[in-house]
Amino acid sequence: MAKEQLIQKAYEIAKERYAAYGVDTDKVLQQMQDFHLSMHCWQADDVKGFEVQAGALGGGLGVTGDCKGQARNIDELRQDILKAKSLIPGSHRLNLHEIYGDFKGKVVDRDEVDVSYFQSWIDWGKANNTLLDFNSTSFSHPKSGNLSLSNPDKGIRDFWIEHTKRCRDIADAMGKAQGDPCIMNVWVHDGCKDMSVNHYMYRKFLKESLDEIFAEKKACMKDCIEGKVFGIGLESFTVGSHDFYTAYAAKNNKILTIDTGHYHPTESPADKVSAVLQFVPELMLHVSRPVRWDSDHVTIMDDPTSELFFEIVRAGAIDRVHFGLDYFDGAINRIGAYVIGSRAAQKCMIRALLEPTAMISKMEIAGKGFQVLAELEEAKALPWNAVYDMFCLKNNVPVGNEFIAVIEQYEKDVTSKR
Ligand code: RNT
Ligand code: ZN
Repeated sequence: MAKEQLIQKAYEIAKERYAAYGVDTDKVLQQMQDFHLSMHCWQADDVKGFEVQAGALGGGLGVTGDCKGQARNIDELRQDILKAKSLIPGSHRLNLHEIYGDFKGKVVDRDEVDVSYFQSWIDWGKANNTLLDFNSTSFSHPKSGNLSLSNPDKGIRDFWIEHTKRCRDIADAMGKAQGDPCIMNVWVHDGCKDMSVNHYMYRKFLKESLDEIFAEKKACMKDCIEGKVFGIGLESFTVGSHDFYTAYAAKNNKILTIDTGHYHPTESPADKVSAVLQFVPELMLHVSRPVRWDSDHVTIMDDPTSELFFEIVRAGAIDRVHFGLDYFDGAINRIGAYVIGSRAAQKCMIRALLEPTAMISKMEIAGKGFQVLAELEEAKALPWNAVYDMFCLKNNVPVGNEFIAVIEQYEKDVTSKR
């Protein structure tokens, strides 16, 4: 039987199996079509960006691996992103960092940047049906040091305040041009390597800087703020801790960013969804895979990621969550890394959408503990993969492992020649 017919047949069977649980797979396919990832531009080039004056990667971030084929300029990065997108079903956003501006060989310092350096991105987004998100960049700069927005030196603080304000203007212009809010993330690396007695002071400065940055209301962009446990070289203290940003977001109605790599290894990011969504308007996700620490390995369909998506769907909160990815692996084919991670996130989502939650919820409320556990176990093995295959087929992208050969060919023709 031809592969297409096989997929069709498997889908029909899956549809019947799920219908018995009161789950409509056709509806799930439609929901998947409306589920947009925000792909992080920085996997393509190991977080280097295009500043003419670019220095080494800083802010406690690190990329390991020396797989050939890193994007070296804006054209290569765009080409790689489009290649990856052609292998991922559905339509997806692109998440840019400020250092990925189109600087055209000009030295543009972070406090001088404006939307003109992103006009070609806005045009590219329009031409390629890709909505843009944005990030200010506080790392990899001579003024980054260990402290940016919380630096006791007012001059340095003001420099980063100016940068972040300008980034908000850029995000707002992007949002306006694309007719859809641009989600702008603020993550700063600020922290201390060793013992410090000025924790309160640093956090007060960070709060005041953020207040100043966010003072101006913007119509076409939304702010999100991201905390972290620690960064390399800044192990003893993180100014922007989770408590700090959760409190700030709750008080100021900001979107909280949950980076799945940013918690203690036994802490569950999934469990935060139903807690913080009682108090913050929306969430931004940075889906990543922390192997023993915030290692930013490629996202896979592992238990923590699955649980995160289940929690979002069970909370009825899909429309309150922005689904960004955030990992960087230089050890394997970078386009492959995009495709694996994006498809894994989609698989987590499709499994969550296919869960017979309504049925199980009734059992739980009726106190049927054994039945709940049994149904959750059974649901793991229902034929969700047949629905995902159908989703790929409907979107004219390779089904199953077919994408591997396409990436191998691209590696042969394009990335290996860089
Ligand atoms: C760092 C944060 C942050 C960055 C990107 C590049 O630990 O996760 O989101 O990864 O901004
Ligand atoms: Zn992140």
